[in-house]
Amino acid sequence: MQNNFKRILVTSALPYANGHIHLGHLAGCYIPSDIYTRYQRLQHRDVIHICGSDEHGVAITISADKEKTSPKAIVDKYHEANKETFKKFGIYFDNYSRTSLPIHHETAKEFFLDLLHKGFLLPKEQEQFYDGEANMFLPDRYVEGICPNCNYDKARGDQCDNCGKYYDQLDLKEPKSLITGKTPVVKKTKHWYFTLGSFQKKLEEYVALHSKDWKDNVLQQTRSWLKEGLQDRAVTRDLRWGIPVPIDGVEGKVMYVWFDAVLGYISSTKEWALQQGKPDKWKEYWCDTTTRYIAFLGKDNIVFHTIVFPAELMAKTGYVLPDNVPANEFLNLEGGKFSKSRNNAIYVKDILERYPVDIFRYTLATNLPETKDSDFYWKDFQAKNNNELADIYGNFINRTVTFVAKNFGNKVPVRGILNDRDKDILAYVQTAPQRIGDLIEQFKFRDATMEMMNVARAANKYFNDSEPWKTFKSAPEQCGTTLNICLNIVRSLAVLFSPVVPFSSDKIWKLLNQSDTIGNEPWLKAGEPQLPEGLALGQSEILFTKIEDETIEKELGLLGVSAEIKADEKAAANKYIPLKALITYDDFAKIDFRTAKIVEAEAVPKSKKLLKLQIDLGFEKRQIVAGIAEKITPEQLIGKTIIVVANLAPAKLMGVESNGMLLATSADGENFALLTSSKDVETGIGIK
Ligand code: B3M
Ligand code: ZN
Repeated sequence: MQNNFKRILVTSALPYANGHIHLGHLAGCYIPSDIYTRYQRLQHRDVIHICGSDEHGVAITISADKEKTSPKAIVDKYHEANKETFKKFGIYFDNYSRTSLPIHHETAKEFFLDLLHKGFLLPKEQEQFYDGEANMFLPDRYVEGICPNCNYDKARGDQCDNCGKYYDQLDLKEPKSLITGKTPVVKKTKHWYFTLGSFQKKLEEYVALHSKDWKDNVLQQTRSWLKEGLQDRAVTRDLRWGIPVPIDGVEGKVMYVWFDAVLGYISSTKEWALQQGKPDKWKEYWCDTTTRYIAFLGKDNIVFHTIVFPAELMAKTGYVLPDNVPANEFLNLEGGKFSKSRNNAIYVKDILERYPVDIFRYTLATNLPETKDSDFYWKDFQAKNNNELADIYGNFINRTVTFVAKNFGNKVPVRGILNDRDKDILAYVQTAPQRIGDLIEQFKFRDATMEMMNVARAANKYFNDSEPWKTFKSAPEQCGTTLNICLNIVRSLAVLFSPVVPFSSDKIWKLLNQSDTIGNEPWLKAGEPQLPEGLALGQSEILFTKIEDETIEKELGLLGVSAEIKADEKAAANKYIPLKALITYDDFAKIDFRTAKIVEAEAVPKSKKLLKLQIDLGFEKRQIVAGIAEKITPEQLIGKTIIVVANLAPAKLMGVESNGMLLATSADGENFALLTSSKDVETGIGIK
């Protein structure tokens, strides 16, 4: 960190208060920002971590419609729930505010009016869809129709989920209002446009200043917007939910959610300052050039923080701009996308009761989507817990404290003369805070976490190589020295690991009978031995227990089935196997499906399940083996035109060669069926 900064302001993206926090959110934004701020605190720097709920916008009103309640009820519910979840997960914010508070409305109004008076907000008439029956203009997400680009029939007002194209609402074909289902009319409406274009040059300069320190993904997205040329953007909407446009005579219009949401960081800091009894203290963080401002967020929010928000701040003048925006990519789940609509998500509130939080914090930290999307796999979670947290870190602590309890009366042994091995490990641990700190300063949280585990790994090796179980008899003084060093490393590890696994570190701290809180430790001294000889230790406990295979199987079974669906729905849903991970079209296109006619069919000797079929593919004849003997007889098969996978690698089943696979439902009884052609077509025809 450049040392001319006096304080650090850290913000984390304000999650919409219309849904629960899931692992994707944590990996994208909050684990990194929490590690970063915990570390900065241990460096005894002046740092605050600011967040809150984003409570405006169409996302909220649509959720309210869906849950058949009011926007207010929605934001109240999810604000409280998410605040609680963050707390339990150990994501520490100095303030977690909400954008529906008066302090935020006031802040946003102040910005809006200031920009208006300076001529940065200009009114323009535009045509928009209007639902005559609902008596309202339709925001983009309230219209659906046929995509003007690819003809997808469920395209949204401004963007097509199928081809990804952005377009003008009015270009949508056969538009329907999602409120009444009626065809909307086109009506004129007035909106205020933020003259983003007038900040093009200043923004280019700002981004150029950071060409070395911003991450590639952040620079790329930002530069591509700048390259296209910045357009003026409407920052008002015809909606009732939000911050009313503060202009006399204007009614039924609110500020566009992104205009006000980013200002939520400022209002949340103001609220924090009030709580501190120093109402003006927020200005130190926002209006003083000796502040370093770091904005954490996920990749879908990048340009709002590198272009739109900085432009708002430049327009207002007197505010610091983000010094870095270390945005992460996405975390996928078991190879597919996190998606609440398809129930393919792991909600933090659900797992809090099932596992110690630190396992998730560690697993996610070692697997953050820092440079590209990454995947959360339950198997990986189990492996990281069992092989790293339990077998390396936990094991080192456990063997050290049980040895001391058993052989040294549970007191820190005396440290005698150091041999080379002792000196080496002490030197290695001593330099660890600098190594790990450098990585955190560069926002390389994965590497930093792995480096923490490397220290534990080295400590384990030191324990092994020192063989205290032997020296206890042959050289008791040396044994005491080994254990003294090991206990001191346990202390070092507790501090070094605490930004990632704070709950476990607190436990170790208690075990070591440390009076001050771990948070007051000076980071750079964390590698130094500090335990007084003779100090009595507390009661030890196992820090990380292993996770069994069955537990993981259960989790996998739950996926694809929302944790929130009611018990009876769940019972009904159980007959369906969970959805497999998403594949791309390219994955699908690799499979060569063909029509084929069954010419012969017979049982495979000594097998209850297998049938041997000769099939005609038109251009060649082949033998395939299928496990359907209990479900259908050879006679029923002959002459049928079926569907086969023609490019499956050959295999032998009970010694019989099979060159392809027929398709059938995977079910038994009445639900068993062969996939056949609905009419007689030639054999060997491709299928797509
Ligand atoms: N609420 C989008 C999101 O939750 C938005 C972020 C606002 S940051 C000021 O992904
Ligand atoms: Zn499309």
